[in-house]
Amino acid sequence: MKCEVDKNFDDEFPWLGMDTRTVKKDLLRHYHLTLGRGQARCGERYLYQATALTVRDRLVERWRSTRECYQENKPRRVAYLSLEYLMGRALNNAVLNLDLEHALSQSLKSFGCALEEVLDQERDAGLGNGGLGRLAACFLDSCATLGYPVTGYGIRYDYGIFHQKIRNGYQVEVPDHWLEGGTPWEIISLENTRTVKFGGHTESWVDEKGNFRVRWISTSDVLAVPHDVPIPGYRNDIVNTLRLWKADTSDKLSLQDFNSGEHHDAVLSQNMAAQISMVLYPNDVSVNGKVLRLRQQYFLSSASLQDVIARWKRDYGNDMHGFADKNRIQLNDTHPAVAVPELMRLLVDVYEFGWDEAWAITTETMAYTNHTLLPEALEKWPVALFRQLLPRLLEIIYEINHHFLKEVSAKWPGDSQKLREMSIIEEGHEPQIRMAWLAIVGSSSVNGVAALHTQLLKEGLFNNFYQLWPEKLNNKTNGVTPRRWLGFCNPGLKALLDKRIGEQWITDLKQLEQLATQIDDKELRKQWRSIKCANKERLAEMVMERTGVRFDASMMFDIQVKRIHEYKRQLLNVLHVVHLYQKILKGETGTMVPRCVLIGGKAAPGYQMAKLIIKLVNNVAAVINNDPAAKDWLRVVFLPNYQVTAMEIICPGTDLSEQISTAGKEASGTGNMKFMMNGAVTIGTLDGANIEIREAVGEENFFLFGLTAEQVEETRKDYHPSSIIAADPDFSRVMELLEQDCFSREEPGIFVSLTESIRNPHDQWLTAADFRGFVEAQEKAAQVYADVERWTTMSILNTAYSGYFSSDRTITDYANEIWGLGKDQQFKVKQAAGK
Ligand code: 26W
Repeated sequence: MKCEVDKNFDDEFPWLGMDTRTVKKDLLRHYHLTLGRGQARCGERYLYQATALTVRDRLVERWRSTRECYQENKPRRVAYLSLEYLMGRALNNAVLNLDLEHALSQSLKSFGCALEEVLDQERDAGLGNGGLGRLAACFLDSCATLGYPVTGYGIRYDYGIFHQKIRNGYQVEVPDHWLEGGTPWEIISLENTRTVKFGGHTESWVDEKGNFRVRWISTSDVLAVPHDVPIPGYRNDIVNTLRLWKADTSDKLSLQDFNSGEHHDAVLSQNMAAQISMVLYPNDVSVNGKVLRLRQQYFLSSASLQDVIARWKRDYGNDMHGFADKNRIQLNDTHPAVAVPELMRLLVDVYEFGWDEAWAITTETMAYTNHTLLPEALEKWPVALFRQLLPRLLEIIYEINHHFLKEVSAKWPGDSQKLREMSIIEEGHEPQIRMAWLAIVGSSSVNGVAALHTQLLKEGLFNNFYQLWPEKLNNKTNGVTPRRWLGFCNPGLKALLDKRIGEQWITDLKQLEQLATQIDDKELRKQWRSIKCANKERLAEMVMERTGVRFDASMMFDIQVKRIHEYKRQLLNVLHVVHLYQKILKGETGTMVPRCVLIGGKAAPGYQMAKLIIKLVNNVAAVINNDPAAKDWLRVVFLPNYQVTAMEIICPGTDLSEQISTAGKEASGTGNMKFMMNGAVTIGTLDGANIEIREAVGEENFFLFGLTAEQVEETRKDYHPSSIIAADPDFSRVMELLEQDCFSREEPGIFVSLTESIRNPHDQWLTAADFRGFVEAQEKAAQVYADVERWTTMSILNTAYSGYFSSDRTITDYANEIWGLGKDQQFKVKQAAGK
């Protein structure tokens, strides 16, 4: 779909120039007039703001024309609902997408400042925990680049994921006040404020037509105020929207209390409401029974659905019958699953639909993505909590369940076990609502995020539902955006690619395969190595700055960055490090290759084991880095405060990418894809998207080890880690060093729970089972790394075959197979003449 827009408006206000002269004039204007700065240099902070405003003006015009274009064409639209968006920085992204790099660099020269310094002023928008939040950000980028009318909905947390400090080797959480000093990337849209109800009770009545109706009354209402963030596509003049809701109380409410002399209560209620969008929950697996978390979930779901319906009414009037044809709602995990009963409530209670018709609309509209197989991550909310906080929604959930269980009974007559297993309400001492079941029952599509993950969902967790509705379950293997994760995080490689295969790869990543045809080109290989080396130096600089440890770019950079979790097995990585150290001490360095090992990631504040793993990495690092015997062979760091912006330096400078989770536990992984794109070789298990990465690049270009998901299940039944350790002298020695406090001289015994977990026959993560395989795969990696030419080939081929892992491919699949957005629903904004 093409659209010409801005006809009248453009005559009066032609789009702002993109040339250096105009850009510079705007930059000066913002610096001097908008920000009120004088001649004297006031620091990069103001320059950052002036630059951001200059770029933002140009986004805003495209934003408006995109909106008009969608409004004119009335395509089917998608609302992406997510409690998390890990956006990272916005300025660099906008500069690249609008092609303003040259103009801005030139303009900033008059301030004696480099663009990089200015870009570096921006704080990460860290409104997410890890993979799921970053995936949402990559998806928005791809939707805008592909021209799909997709709006992201989320919460504007005052505090994002905490800032991680390390004190005495321990993680300390510091609040992330990312909004301090303001952000130029949001525009408040007061006129689209929505009201979200909580508490109160329900009442039934019969309307004038004789219909049974329910109203939800005496509620405490909270306002949801939209803060809109522009999401620019890559050089296509499309700007989509991420609408983040901020919680507030209504003035009317507080004024009433105020007038009745209850000033204190008025302020209190203000606080209660504002709490909802105060802080992101920093847990990446489970949040148990926290009322505020449920309030967040409903706040997002209700405000967003009301918003979608308000737009419907503006475009199509009050008749909602065609709603399902024009809308899709994608639920990012079960976090916004309460959107299912909420849409039912709006349709039945507010728009007076009959149940069956409302249900048909709801199920046609909703789609649900599952992101994890860990049973403890499956969300459940106590029925009692729902009754108190969302009484009307509870009634609707019961009704949904009632209809659903009739379907189960019809499929499996007399099977009460099936009814118990599949019921949305888990019976028991404290009955709970199973949010995943609610999401599945209420959606027409349920997808996993990698082939293995989806297969395991079908065979295991969701098997009953798969039997009932085989066509609902589908796979959409994750991807990452090549703009951020190659285009601007690796300028050296970008330039080489542009020269070698043309510039199209950035929106058509499969084109990277052309590299494979040039694999024997000596010049290419040489440049490839020199780019990697420069990127390693850039990473080494960051490591030095943050940890004081010197990384040497001639050594192998062996990296594991991701949330700290037992299933991701950072512990296995540490065991290998200690094993290497032990060999160095014994003088067995014959087949070794000098390495720099980096581990980074945040631990959930209440997750003691994960926090202890961080302490262990730091202690092991301290011992090794201070031992002159190790210096030429091994250096180790824990990199504090791993975040999106750090990854932009890390992945281009990595040789070996550690993807070593217990098979069957990592749904997909997306860091693995970023490393691959940037020419790192993976050492990994057959888990998540690793399997597809290995298939794409070829088994000879991937260091595989470890049990398969199936073997993991088998092994668990009869697992004796202590015998495995005893039978392996290297492993025994590693455990001995740990158990004899060689890395905890100052605090003896602190690591006991870690070593015990490895020795525990019930260790879920089977760390000991994979130790030997891991060590062997590492030896193989070292051996190949020593052969520079072989390693270069592997590195180039990893980039060459990473095309499948572009989020453009993932989103195209969502669009075609879940959202029903064909090619004709992809937009190209055509600028009016004269720009
Ligand atoms: C209770 C709050 C909560 C629960 C679960 C927050 C976050 C989670 C997740 C498990 C989040 C998550 O990040 N999952 C990851 O999603 C990625 C994107 O699909 C996958 O690549 C990762 O494998 C998966 O762990």
